[in-house]
Amino acid sequence: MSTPQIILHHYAFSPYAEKVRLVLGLKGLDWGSVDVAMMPPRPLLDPLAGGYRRIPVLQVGADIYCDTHAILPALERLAPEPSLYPGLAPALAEGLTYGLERDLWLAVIGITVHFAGDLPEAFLRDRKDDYLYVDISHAAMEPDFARNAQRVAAWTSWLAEALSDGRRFLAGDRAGAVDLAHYHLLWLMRGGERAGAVDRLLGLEPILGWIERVAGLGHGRPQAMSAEAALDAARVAEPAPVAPVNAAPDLVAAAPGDAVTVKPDDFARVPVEGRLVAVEPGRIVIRRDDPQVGALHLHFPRAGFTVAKG
Ligand SMILES: N[C@@H](CCC(=O)N[C@@H](CS)C(=O)NCC(=O)O)C(=O)O
Repeated sequence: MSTPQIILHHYAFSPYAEKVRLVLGLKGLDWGSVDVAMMPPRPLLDPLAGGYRRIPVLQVGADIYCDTHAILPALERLAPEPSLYPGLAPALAEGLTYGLERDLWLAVIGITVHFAGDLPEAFLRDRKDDYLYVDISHAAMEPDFARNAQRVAAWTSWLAEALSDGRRFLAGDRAGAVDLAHYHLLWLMRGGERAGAVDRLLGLEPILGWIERVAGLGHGRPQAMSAEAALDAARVAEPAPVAPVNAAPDLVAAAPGDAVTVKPDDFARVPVEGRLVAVEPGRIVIRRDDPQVGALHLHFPRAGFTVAKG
């Protein structure tokens, strides 16, 4: 079998990775699957992602896409059909799902922890110190359970209402990014033995058919790949050309070629260093020259990230 062009760095338990795995299913793609640890150290991913510490990361040769809001548009460009954005402009779908995920992420974790109980101590410490900056142990989350449940149930009742006319997917007959971004939050809460209790809490019975249809998109055709093979794929590739531009000079005080850092503004706020290639309306691209793998372009969405000079 030939080496797939699309490589996903992920772990099974990651809901944001599940969103991307379902995109690969929706588009019926071949892809290389590199399993990463559920928490750092990730010494074989760092040369590619430059310290960006969230999962998933998508790699296409020497182009590295950080955050699902960079990954989905990249996969759409690479394999336009079937589209991830049926019935909704791509920018609208990305904007809506960005807001949804950001608003509900901690509440969704609160519900998950309520039913799942405590995760291992080292995992909880990592998430508190270096990812969420919040203690997600059962004891710490439980006082907020009722508030979290009300917030999430308000959203699932919208979801049920949106699907109540019998449509197959949120924007009509075809599945898209909006379905996946709603689904992956439910996927986390309903995992393991939790599905029945979560379905009752959030009133999900009327939308179980939709849940099954989204799950049925599958994951495309993954092929297990070593992290070393992914590094080799980057080493032999050149980043795809991007026209140098700063389309927002009043907001980002840096010119193409300047040393910059790019940092998430919510969780895992680790700065990634590189030279600015482009700030465009929807994406930030920086170049890194890594001693192990050579030139790379790292792609980030604008939403949720800040660029600073130096
Ligand atoms: N906005 C990001 C969120 C990604 C995210 O928070 N992923 C979780 C896993 S589902 C994560 O990185 N957890 C910490 C880790 O794995 O290091 C995206 O859309 O990709």
